Amino acid sequence: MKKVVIFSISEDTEEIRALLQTLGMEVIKEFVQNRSRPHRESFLGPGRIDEILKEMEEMEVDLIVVNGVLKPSQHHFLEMKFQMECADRTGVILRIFTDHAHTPEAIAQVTLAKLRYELPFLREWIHKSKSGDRPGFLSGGAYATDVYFEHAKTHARRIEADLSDVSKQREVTRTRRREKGYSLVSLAGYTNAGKSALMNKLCNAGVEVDDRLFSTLSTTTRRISGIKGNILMSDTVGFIRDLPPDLINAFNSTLEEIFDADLILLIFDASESDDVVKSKLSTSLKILVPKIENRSIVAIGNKIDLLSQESRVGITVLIKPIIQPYDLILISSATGEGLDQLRERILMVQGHTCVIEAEMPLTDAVYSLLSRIRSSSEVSMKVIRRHAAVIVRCKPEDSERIVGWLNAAGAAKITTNAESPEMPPERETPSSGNEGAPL
Ligand SMILES: Nc1nc2c(ncn2[C@@H]2O[C@H](COP(=O)(O)OP(=O)(O)OP(=O)(O)O)[C@@H](O)[C@H]2O)c(=O)[nH]1
Ligand SMILES: [Mg+2]
Repeated sequence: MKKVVIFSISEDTEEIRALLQTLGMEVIKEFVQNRSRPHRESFLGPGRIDEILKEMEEMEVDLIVVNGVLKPSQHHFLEMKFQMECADRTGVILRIFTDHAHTPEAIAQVTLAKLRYELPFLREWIHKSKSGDRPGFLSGGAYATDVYFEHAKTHARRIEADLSDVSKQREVTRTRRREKGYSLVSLAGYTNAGKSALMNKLCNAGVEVDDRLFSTLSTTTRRISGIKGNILMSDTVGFIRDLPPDLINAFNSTLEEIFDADLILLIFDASESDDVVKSKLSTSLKILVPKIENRSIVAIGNKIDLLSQESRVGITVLIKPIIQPYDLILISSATGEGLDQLRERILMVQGHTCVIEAEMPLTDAVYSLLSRIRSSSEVSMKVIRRHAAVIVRCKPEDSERIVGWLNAAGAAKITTNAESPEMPPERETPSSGNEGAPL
């Protein structure tokens, strides 16, 4: 088992510990130096680094893990100072991804993410290469690193092209599903929130459920069982805070499956402390909202079997303002509580073929109108200054009534697309897809 020490500028090391535990590494000591921001050169500060260096002389350590994002110059400094391999939080996450990637698409995405992550470190290494061999995984001296750098750039370009093909293929698959009358519900949320457990409960999917972080890296799509309707569900990679945009973008072909769904279920672990729930939900919303182009979201608080009645009320009060204007449903994937309400909500996506777009002033009356519409239709909303751009997806027979309400509430620029695609007959055993296999 690899022995690790953690360097951190805050006491909050719970998540990095969980990440290291997922990797099967043993944390033998944490060195915390409380600071508002990392020291420019040494992350923890030069005085503290010298103390730690002395202390570590007596210890057997294989890896230093920094609880934060390292700049290439800080990474270089720490490795040279300690003559030891050093990884930051993103590097740790990438190691987990590497261990858990088993499908060709996931392997390509992880390889691309790693190449993009390593390139700035390599550049730094080349810049300072005269000083000797790097103790870690890029060892081999200046010439070898230079060659690797060129090779890495070419390799990254090739994978980008392959993944762009996968992305196009997935889009074709999604369009074909829609043409056949299938709706797609996707599961999004922080890693370990219970997405796969919910998928198994609703679809008998047999997806891996585990207390480790990032158990799921690739996409599984299955039909939701036990409800009338052609509704598919996709489970895929979870979110985590502070991931560099480049790394998230490497997973685009997978994430598009979430972003392009008819309904997105944003799962969170309702049994965690208030602060953790808030921060994980905010991270998830920050990743989701810019990408979803007004698609509908419902927030799903999972693991309520671990909560008292009182805490359930508390979590509702805490969460409502954060997820506004989206709905909240509390469930337990373990006991099945709340799943009937969730199924009812999911069923609403079927048959909502009419799309109404409108611009609304943001008043209390409009908020209550939107929640009235939401009881029978999908509503999504983007706030632009004091106005809301609203999209309603509803059954064609409801459209006239809803347009009337919107007009009465002072909506402007109302447009309606009332096409109703022909629905295919329901199939008992539809093909189900894994890794974007065509449905
Ligand atoms: N008590 C309780 N535990 C749950 C519930 N749902 C999931 N879990 C547990 O939470 C852990 C994570 O569940 P997963 O379904 O693997 O979570 P995930 O969101 O798919 O996680 P990643 O794929 O790693 O991103 C597992 O240990 C599950 O057994 C629930 O409703 N109640
Ligand atoms: Mg999972």
